[in-house]
Amino acid sequence: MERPLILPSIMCAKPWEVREYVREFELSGIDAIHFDVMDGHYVPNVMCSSEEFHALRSLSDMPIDVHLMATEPERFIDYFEFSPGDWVSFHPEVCHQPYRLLMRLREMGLRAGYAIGPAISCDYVKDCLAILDFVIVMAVSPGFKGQRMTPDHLSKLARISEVAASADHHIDIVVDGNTVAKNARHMLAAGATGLIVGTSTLMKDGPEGFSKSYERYLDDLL
Ligand code: S6P
Ligand code: MG
Repeated sequence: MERPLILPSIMCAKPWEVREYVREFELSGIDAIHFDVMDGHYVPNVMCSSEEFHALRSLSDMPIDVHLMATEPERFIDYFEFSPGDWVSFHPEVCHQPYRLLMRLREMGLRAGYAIGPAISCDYVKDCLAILDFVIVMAVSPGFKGQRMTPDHLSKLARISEVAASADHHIDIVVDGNTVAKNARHMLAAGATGLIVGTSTLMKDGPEGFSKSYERYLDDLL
C-alpha cells in the first residue's frame, strides 16, 4: 500500500508550540499543514485567522491546506496571500457558486477542493469531478477537534472515493477527524489517500513526540 498523505492540523497546537511543531513537520516530511478557518457562523467556533496564516507561512515553505469552514467562502479568498501549491477547500453547500470558486482557485495555481461534511450530498463531488484536485471527507461534524468518527462515515467515504476514481485525473481523498490508527486502517481501505492528524493521534503529546509518533503511526497503517 502507498504511504497516505499526512496533514497535521495546526489548530491542535497551542500558540507557543507552533514554531516547534513546524520544525518537527519539516523533519518528518509531512505533506501539507492543515489550517482550519472557522467563521463562528457556518460552525459554532472561531479559529485560525488570515494573520495566523501569514505568520505560519513565515515559518515554513511547506504547502498549507486551508480548510474554509465559512459561509460564503468566496468572500475570504482575498484576505490570504496564498503561494502556488497551497491547497484550499470549502463547503459547497454554503457557497453561492461553488463551480466558479473551484475554477478561480485553480486559476490562482492552487489545489482546489471540496470539504464534505456528514449529511452533505456526495453529488457535489459528482457534479464537479472534472475540476476537483481533492476532497476532504469529514469523519466528524465541522467545528471542533477531539470528536468521534460518525457511525456512517466509512460507507460515505467509500461512495465518494468510488465517484472520485471515475474521474480522468487523480483526486486525493483526505479524511478529517478522529483518524486514530484503528479508524484510519478502515479509512484507507475505503479509498482515502490522505489523513488529517490532530489531537486524537500525532498531536496529543506536544511537539517533542511528533516525529516518533509519526513513524509509529505509519508503521501501524502500512
Ligand atoms: C474540525 C476540523 C479538523 C480538526 C481535526 C482535529 O472541524 O476541521 O481539521 O482540526 O479534525 O483532529 P482530531 O484528531 O482532534 O479529531
Ligand atoms: Mg479541518
